[in-house]
Amino acid sequence: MAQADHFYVTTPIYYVTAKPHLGSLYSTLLADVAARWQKIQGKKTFFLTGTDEHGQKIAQAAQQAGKDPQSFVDHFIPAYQKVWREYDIAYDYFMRTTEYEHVRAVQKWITQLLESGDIYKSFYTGWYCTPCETYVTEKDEQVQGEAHLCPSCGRTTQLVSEEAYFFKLSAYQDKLLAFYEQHPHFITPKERLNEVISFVKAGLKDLSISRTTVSWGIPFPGDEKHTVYVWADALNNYITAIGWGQPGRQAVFDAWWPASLQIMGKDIVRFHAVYWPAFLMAIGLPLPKKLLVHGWIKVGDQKMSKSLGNAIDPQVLYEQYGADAVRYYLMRHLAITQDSSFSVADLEQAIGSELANDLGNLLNRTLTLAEKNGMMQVAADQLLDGPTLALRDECWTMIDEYAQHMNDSLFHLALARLWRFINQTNSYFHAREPWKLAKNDKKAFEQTIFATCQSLYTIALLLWPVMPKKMEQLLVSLGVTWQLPHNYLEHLQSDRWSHHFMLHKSETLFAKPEPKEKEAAAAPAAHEPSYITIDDFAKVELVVGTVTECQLVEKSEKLYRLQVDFGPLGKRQILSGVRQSYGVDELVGKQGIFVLNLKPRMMAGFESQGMFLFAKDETGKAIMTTVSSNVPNGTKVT
Ligand code: ME8
Repeated sequence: MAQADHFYVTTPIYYVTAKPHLGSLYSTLLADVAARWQKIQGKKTFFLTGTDEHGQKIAQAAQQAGKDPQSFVDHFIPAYQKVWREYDIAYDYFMRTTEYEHVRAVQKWITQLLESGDIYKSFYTGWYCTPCETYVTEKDEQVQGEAHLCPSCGRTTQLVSEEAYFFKLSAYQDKLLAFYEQHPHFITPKERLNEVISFVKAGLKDLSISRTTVSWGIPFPGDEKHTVYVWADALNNYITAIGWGQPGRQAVFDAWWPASLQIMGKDIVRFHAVYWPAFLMAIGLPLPKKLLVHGWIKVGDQKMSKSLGNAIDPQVLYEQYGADAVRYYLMRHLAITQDSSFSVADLEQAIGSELANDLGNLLNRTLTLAEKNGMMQVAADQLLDGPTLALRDECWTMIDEYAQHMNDSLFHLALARLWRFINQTNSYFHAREPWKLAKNDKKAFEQTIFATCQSLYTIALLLWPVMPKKMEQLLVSLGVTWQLPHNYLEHLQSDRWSHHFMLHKSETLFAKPEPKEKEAAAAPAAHEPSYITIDDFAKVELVVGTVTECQLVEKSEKLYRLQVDFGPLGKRQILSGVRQSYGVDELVGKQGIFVLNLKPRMMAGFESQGMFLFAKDETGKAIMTTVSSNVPNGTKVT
């Protein structure tokens, strides 16, 4: 059983058919943040990532590239390792499933299960999806005319019949169900666990785990015609990487297994929550403590993926914005358990407003003011006044709430909570007007600088897992030496605000992104927004109007037919698809913002002569745009 102060975290191992994209970075970054979070609690961590290098998919891609599979995969590895280095992904081992130790250990796993009777030989006929490397079960089959489509990627599957070795998955159905029941927190988020339970309850068939049709794979022990099914090969990397089945490595394996956290996208949860636990049960090993299943990064409405060709290159973002800003954006603005759209505009907004303004400026103002008033040495103040005590209380409450979210791997919530505190510190700083205190109340001035430094110190330590380089830079400007191993969390939780700081002016922590003509030109590669000029914007006629009538449109479930008064510009009929969000009575009498020079178009049999503007909240509810106090109808929005 793993040692109590050990934390073992894994990412999926990626198919090496292309360079890493933002989706692969996202999973890997989650693991890095999780590991660093444990590190600042003094734990020993082992962080595993790597590449999945066997199987039909790789063999086909290699063939298309005119290469043999091994040199094809070898060629991509430096690209992965380079991106991980640039983003400060501090993995401990980079697993490649073509490495000798892994191959031998997988063969040992098979041999052991052949002996125990958990693997047996028979025949398999079924529809096989090559891009997903999986058979499509009858239940999931989607038939369109002659074609059988893969429920996961939508592509055509092939009917394959082959002699195969089977893993007795059906024998583990009850054991798996009992395990899920005893471990209700096995999967985050909970909905995913419920899906897995329903899948298992619907009945598990034995799983074909060898192929005679695929030559690029681990040779099946004792039967050279077969290779090991790529998922039986790949999943085992989580134990072979830490020494399972290898001479002399048992003690290392025992120190780390079971894994503390296994991270993956929702596309491969079934492999990790059903097959993988059953594989482990079959060799008598304990199961991982937790699976963290994240949503997809989307581009527009589509999942971003190598095969769809809409992948965003992390390298381009790194070069433009730097590692820590991108790390922060991905951790804060993609809600881990849901699908989220990536947008460069949002990324720039977050850098400008949250990193440069909220955090960077707070540090900068503090340092500048302290320097101007000859206070580069900040001594702890024991006699805190009311507002400072209140800030200190906020700080302590925040630490516990932040830690709770981080322990639950809900990093986006942790960061949102921390930012509330950053804003409280900003409010404290501004309300005290230290630039005035410096002249008339030296004591209160010093206390303000001290309290702000103490807040910044706490913020930097807690944010280190997300932005390691920038937070180390921040700590240097406070005169603090960063040193691991150290239980910084425990230190913060028992800290009585008793630090002394030696301030140093440093480079600006975060620069606001400035969209330049040249950068905008590079936009398509990084899926950046295409900027419009002020003249383009001036072409859009945005006008305030009042809704006077609202009627249902019979032919549609979504549309309302609105009559809108634009004062001197007259009345217009405007169709709006917000029936799920607003009742008929809720719009009448309201002032909103409309686009008036949109070309009229027919919608469900009615002409729409403009567009009502709405924003969608995180649940998809449309929220109408309006003006904060009434203005005459027909007023232009500029
Ligand atoms: O499935 N958004 O490899 P893979 C978020 N080799 N995450 C994404 C993503 C997106 N748009 N696209 C990919 C495999 N990912 C197998 C895994 S593990 C034993 C074997 C991430 O290269 C996400 O973690 O297709 C997803 O599960 C993984 O990449 C799939 O990577």
